Amino acid sequence: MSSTKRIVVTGGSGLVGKAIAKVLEDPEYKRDNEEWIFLSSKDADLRNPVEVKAIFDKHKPTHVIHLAAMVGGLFHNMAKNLDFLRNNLLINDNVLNTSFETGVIKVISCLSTCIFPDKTSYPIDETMIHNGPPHDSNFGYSYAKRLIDVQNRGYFEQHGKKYTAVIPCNVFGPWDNYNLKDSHVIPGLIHKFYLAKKCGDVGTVMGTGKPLRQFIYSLDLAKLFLWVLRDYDEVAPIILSVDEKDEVSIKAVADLIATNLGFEQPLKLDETKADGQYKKTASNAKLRQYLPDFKFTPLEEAIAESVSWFVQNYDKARK
Ligand code: NAP
Ligand code: GFB
Repeated sequence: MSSTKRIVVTGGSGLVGKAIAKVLEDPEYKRDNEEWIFLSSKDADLRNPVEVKAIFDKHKPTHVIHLAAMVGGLFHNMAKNLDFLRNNLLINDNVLNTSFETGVIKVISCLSTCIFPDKTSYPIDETMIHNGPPHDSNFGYSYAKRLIDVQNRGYFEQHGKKYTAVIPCNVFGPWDNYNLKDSHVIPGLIHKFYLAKKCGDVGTVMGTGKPLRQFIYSLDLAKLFLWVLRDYDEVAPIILSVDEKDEVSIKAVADLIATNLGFEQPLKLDETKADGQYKKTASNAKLRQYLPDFKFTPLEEAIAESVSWFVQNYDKARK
């Protein structure tokens, strides 16, 4: 039997971290030679190198899944680009440098399909990360995330370390961040329509509803993270996204959410609000080469599960 892996998940209390913990409850995905430690900011503020070293000394990870980040939707990014840049630069350099200094064998960091060049050909693929400036709305987050890819290259070229990264499209699911101002679109609309239904208000969708997105269910992404941990051996990043054909408009996803909430009021489009990137269509061809038969949860099913999780867990959901 291969030696025990001690896997620390930074950002373990968030949307993606909670999904990994959930998937590991399934005997099909659990491994006896793996010990998992899920961290939140209460365990250590990863912007502080002293706290990072202390938590690494405590847990002595052999592997790290690095999810911790300042994360938010379009409007949070637009309002706080400098904070997104600085906080994520600090977190990422501390986690990567401490991983190297303490002999962590493998680190899997997390980029995003929203960090690619704004002016680009489609579909986007892994080779295009640095081919031009990102969309203005989230330049801070984007440059911080792009530097992870540069850092990984440095740790490989100078020290032979196999530190890599995944590039998810937009993620949603249970345990999301439902804050009405700062969240991503799906949790934001779930929360907004839930409240509107209770008060008999109309449901407001911000922007034109025309932008296109690929959405991956957090539980599917979690399964792909386990595969990357166990079987993906490249330093080069890999896009973890649903197929291009599964790209949907914001309005279509808003309608799906309203239907699942039994919300009958008409949806209002507030076109005074920003649309952000019109699209960021990503290719998952590299993933499909490795996992040609991976089955993504159909969007309708994933949205239905996410809406019912929120309704059943309203009191404890992050809002
Ligand atoms: P999330 O739900 O906002 O969770 C963020 C996590 O990071 C939480 O566990 C949080 O801890 C932790 N964290 C934040 N600041 C910290 C700090 N200073 N020190 C220690 N921990 C800190 O985020 P998510 O959606 O799961 O995202 C996980 C990863 O996926 C991120 O790297 C994100 O960039 C990436 N990603 C997300 C999406 C998406 O649509 N959600 C898309 C592409 C990529 P607390 O719980 O204590 O606050
Ligand atoms: O998930 P989201 O906020 O971020 O989606 P992005 C924004 C799109 O949804 C825009 C529309 O077209 C918004 O006009 N929208 C409609 C709403 N109603 C709402 C609402 O109530 N809340 C929100 N948030 N949007 C992010 C990046 O871009 O993608 C982040 O800024 C991150 O850095 C994330 O990487 C994955 O998909 O536009």
